[in-house]
Amino acid sequence: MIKIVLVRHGQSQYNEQNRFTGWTDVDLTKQGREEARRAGEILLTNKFVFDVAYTSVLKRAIRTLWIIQDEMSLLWIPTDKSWMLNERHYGALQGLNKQETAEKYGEDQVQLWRRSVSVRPPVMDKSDSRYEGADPRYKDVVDSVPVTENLDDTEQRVLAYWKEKVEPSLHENRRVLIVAHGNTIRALVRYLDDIPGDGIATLSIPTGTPLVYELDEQLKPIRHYYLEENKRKVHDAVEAAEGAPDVRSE
Ligand code: DG2
Repeated sequence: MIKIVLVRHGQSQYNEQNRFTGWTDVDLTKQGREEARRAGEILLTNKFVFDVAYTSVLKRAIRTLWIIQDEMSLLWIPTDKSWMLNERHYGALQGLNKQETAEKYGEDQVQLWRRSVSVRPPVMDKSDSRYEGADPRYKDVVDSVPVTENLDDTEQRVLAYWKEKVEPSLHENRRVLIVAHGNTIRALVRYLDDIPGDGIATLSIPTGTPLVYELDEQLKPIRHYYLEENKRKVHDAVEAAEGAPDVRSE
């Protein structure tokens, strides 16, 4: 039986501020770093080991991966970073507050932008200072830098990466860890569980919580589950340390 672990990065600064993030390269909060550490700890406790790891080119995912690798004494394993695992591009919404945007355009519209598989958020103008086209990390793929994406668009690039990089590793019996983003993981779950149409709309992925898929030889899922003893504890630990309010990403 093959196991693969998917982890959404720990809480980011924009998650904490309730802003649309997409390709904006924000870092983890203190709580996010603690979530990542706990993810590594629970993986270790449950005797998981990895031979290879995959992540995006965004620092909230990369740092989450580093923290997990450090916690598991696996900093040495090969890792591949790809823009194809970046979060879904949120177009002109990137950086805006989700609540304020809902007050302006209505809850239903914002829900469509966030959760519909086919509706795209408003396009980001290429002259916008937030547009990532001039960022050196995308210099070889400038033509692929999106101006907005729906979940179908994201799924297309994520699955191309899955087939090119992840599937061969799994077939070679490598133990694989993927640290990515809410919507790239939703896209993978939709593919693995063969969820038709908008069936994925109500599914959200929690930050810093390892999601384990057990797959058969054809890479079809047998079952999946979260390694979850950490969620409540993380929050309690951070709140106790900081006197912090209960601010979560969703
Ligand atoms: C969030 C997900 O992405 O947002 O882009 O704002 O996983 O990188 O924090 P992440 C974003 P929603 O799809 O839940 O609005």
